[in-house]
Amino acid sequence: MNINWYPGHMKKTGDMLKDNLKLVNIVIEVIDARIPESSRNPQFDKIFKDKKRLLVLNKYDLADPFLSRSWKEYYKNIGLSAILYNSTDNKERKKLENALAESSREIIERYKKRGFINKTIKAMIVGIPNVGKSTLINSLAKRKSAKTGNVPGITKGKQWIHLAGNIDLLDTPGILWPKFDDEKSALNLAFTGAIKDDVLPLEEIALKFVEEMIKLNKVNSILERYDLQQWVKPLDILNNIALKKGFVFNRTEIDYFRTANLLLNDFRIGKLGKITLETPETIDGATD
Ligand SMILES: Nc1nc2c(ncn2[C@@H]2O[C@H](COP(=O)(O)OP(=O)(O)OP(=O)(O)O)[C@@H](O)[C@H]2O)c(=O)[nH]1
Ligand SMILES: [Mg+2]
Repeated sequence: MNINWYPGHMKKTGDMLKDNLKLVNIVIEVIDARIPESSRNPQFDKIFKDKKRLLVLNKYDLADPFLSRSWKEYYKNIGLSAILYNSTDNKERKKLENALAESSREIIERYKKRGFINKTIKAMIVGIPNVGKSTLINSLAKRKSAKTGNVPGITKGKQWIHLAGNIDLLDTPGILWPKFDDEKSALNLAFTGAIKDDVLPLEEIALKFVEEMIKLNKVNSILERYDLQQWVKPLDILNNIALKKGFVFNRTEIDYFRTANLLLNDFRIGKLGKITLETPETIDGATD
């Protein structure tokens, strides 16, 4: 796949993250609980190596609960504090507040020793596009301060948001990285909506998605959702969805674009169930 997923503004954002690093005490790295490793920017380990970091596995409500717990354990074992989070559910807020307080404790102690009381803690929110960074900020702020939307590239520039309790949060635009080493990560990012759909061959992506669901033993979630029965090849599934929905031109020609949109969108908003596309074992296996 030849995709231009790294437009110029992403390089600019990367430079901006580095410039703002000295202004913040904590980096909150937001990743997608359905694709934890594919959604982690490999450049961040290096850029943020000297900062206190908190990893948030967001959209946890859309991910497989069992695998999410394995992922949390996996990150703990490699020394990263991680929480499972759903930014759209206000009842979850306390979990993030507690994790943030825990991450801030040492920093506050250090300030106190130097005589600073009630100094504002500054946290920068970073992550790939569409992972829920702005929604997470709004959940902490208890108001709609940052613009959100279910397509990548909503946040265009940085924005500071002040919270009660002496915390400032810096919202930043989502960035991907210049080169994907493996096609699997690129596909995972395309499936979940981190790459702009208009630079993607959406019909091919949808077919790859069906193949992936078959591999993961999750194809039943597609068959049930659209009430389909017989299929032999993965493409039969796309054809059958189109026929069921009437996505056909001139009575014969399948509208693959519309079908792909429907299927991927249903996955992205959780209509196919709670599905995680990668496990910690795949990562361990890859490094062996
Ligand atoms: N189900 C679910 N949806 C979420 C969650 N967090 C965010 N969303 C949705 O995901 C979409 C993207 O959210 P944003 O907060 O705009 O994402 P962002 O990371 O700021 O995106 P960019 O600014 O484009 O980089 C929106 O439709 C949100 O409602 C979550 O935890 N669960
Ligand atoms: Mg945003």
